[in-house]
Order: sequence, then C-alpha cells, then structure tokens
Amino acid sequence: MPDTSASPFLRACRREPVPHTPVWFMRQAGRSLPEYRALRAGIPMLAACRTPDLVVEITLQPVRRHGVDAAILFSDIVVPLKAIGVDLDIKPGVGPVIAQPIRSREGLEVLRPLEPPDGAAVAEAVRSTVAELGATPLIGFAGAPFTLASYLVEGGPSRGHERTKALMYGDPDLWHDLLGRLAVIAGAFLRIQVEAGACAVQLFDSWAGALSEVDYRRYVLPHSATVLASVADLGVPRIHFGVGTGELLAAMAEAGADVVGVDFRVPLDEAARRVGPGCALQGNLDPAVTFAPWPAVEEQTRQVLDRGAGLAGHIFNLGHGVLPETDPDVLARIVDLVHEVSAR
Ligand code: 1CP
Repeated sequence: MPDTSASPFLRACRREPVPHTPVWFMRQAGRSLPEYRALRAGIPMLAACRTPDLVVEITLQPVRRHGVDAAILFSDIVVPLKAIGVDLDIKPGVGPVIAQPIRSREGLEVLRPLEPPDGAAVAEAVRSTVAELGATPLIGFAGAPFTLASYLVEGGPSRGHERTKALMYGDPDLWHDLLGRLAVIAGAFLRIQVEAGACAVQLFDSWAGALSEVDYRRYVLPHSATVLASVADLGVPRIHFGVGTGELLAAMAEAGADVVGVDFRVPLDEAARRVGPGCALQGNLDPAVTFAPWPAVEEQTRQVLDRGAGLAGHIFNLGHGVLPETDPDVLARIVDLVHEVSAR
C-alpha cells in the first residue's frame, strides 16, 4: 500500500507542520464535473456505487482535475443500509428515498449489523482506488446515526425533520435502539473502508444542526461517540462534520473527533475557541461563494485562510458540499490559491 503518512492532509489532521495548507472539497466526486455526468449517464446511483471500476474512476476525477490534497470515496451514506437489505433508492434530483419508513419497533428489525461480506464491493473499490491514488490519501466516510435516522424515519430528504424529532422526543427507548443499531452499522462501514486502505474517515452528521445542544448531547452524542470510538484502534484521523452546528462544535469534538468540520457560519478562529484544544479544524468557505466573480472568491478564500492561520492543523474545505452548478475551473483556481498563499 502506498505510504501517505507524510502527506500535507494527514499531517494537518495530526496538527503537525505542513508545507502548505491542504485542501479538498466535500462532494468533490461527482455532480459538478462533466466527465462524471458522462460516466454516470444511464447508470443509477446505487448501481454505480456497487461497480468498483466506476468508483475508482469517479473518485480520481477531481484529484486529476483540481489537484486536491485528498480524495473522498465515491459512495453515499445510505450504501451500508442498502447492503443490509433496507428497501431504498437514490432518486435523481431528490436523494435517498426509503420504501418503508421506520416509525415503530417492528421497523427496526431490518437494521441488522453490517458484516464484511456486505461491504465486499466497497472494500474492492477502496483497494483499487488506493493503488491508483499513490501518494494522495483516500478519505472513507459514513453517515452519522442522527442523519441516517432522519432519512429512515422521514422516508426521504426533509427540511424540518418533524417525524424524526417526534420519535426522538416521544419514544426515547425506540430512538436509542434505532441510533444504537445505526452506530454499529456506521462503525462497521468505516472499518471496512480503513481496513481496505482508506487513511482517514469522515462522519457526516449533515443534519445534526437541527438540534439544540442539550438535545444533541442527550439523544445523539452517545451514538456518534460509539461510531468514532469503534474505529479509534485503527489509528486514522476521524473528521466529524455537520451543517449549522455552530452551537454543537464543542460537543462534536467531545464525541471523539480528531478534526472538526466547520460550516461557513462560524469563522475558524471562533470555531477553534469553541472546540477547545487538541483538534484540527476543516473548512469553511461558503459553497455559494464559488458563483461570485473571481476577485470576490479570492477575497473570501484569503479570509478563510487568515482566520485559520493561527491554528495548529487547518484543512481547507467548503462549509458544505460542492453545489451541482459550480464551475469546476473555479474549484481548481481555489486549490492553486490556497497552496500559493499558504506556502511555508
Ligand atoms: O465527493 C464526494 O463527497 C463523494 C460522494 C458522496 C458523499 C460524500 C455522495 C455521492 N454522497 C455523499 C454523502 C451524503 N449523501 C451526505 C453527507 C454530505 C452532505 O451533507 O452533502 C448526505 C446528506 C447524503 C444524502 C444524499 N445522497 C443526498 C442529499 C439529499 C438531501 O437530503 O438533501 C443526495 C442528493 C444523495 C445522492 C447522491 N450522493 C452522491 C451523489 C453524486 C448523489 C447524486 C446522485 C444522482 O442523483 O445521480
């Protein structure tokens, strides 16, 4: 397996000195790239995720095109749920849709543990991708229990997470059983990726920002902590990210993160104050900034770097995923600018 341990990305995760600030973009693999759309034409999303050759190629596309410092595996947070037999699909333009939303104890039965054979296609894709990537590190990922629960309970994407919260407040025993099962599945999915060669993991709790800190700590944190603890022995950096989580940053660090992902609403120096010592930070350019004229993009990128300059351990990223209509050339220019401005 190629040695990536001295890469700027992994050094920054470990809060070691770096030759330049490393940069990658959440959701860099896919949607905004024409070569991705060409490759995916006529192939459903979940079928693509089960085809190792496609996964390798799609994962590598943004690395070649943008020169980012890390790759993220082309997959989705619902892939392990599909692998254990949950009846779901990823609908174009919508996202994950669940045939039978889980709202009762009987519904939990489908959530059995994820076994290594369920992850065979993912493991094969990771092994081949790592071999192709050479010195560029590969990030594996999973959806955090709360974010997965939201899709399973709502039946699909949701703005307000009303049914999820109704279950959480109304039947805490069922809720904790549900999140406990999802934590085991997410932990196993991360382990499969790391054992196949991924050298960092990111736990996406995209929708955790819908909760107050008190409720996050009571209903969610213990389960995300289970996921992060379950891969602690593997020795890879663990990144913990959510959107709108300014009030949750300290709690998300406490859950067991080595790197906390920060969305664009809280500047990095303030995020560092909230997170406390010991964690690196990842973020946090507003993804919508990429639609502005270049001088504005440059100014905003420099501002993020300025706010992160005092940190031991900053990984430049967007504050959420690349938007589908983003001009890929702007992303490549941001990578160059970050490397140039931060060169030490
Ligand atoms: O480049 C990469 O980041 C790798 C690929 C990747 C990742 C990390 C995909 C491919 N999905 C994800 C994670 C993911 N999936 C998250 C966490 C990150 C985030 O917050 O953006 C979430 C919430 C999902 C769920 C999901 N899957 C959505 C969002 C729906 C909603 O609730 O708003 C969508 C649209 C999908 C489908 C999907 N996943 C990935 C792609 C390329 C697509 C589009 C597929 C298609 O329609 O063809």
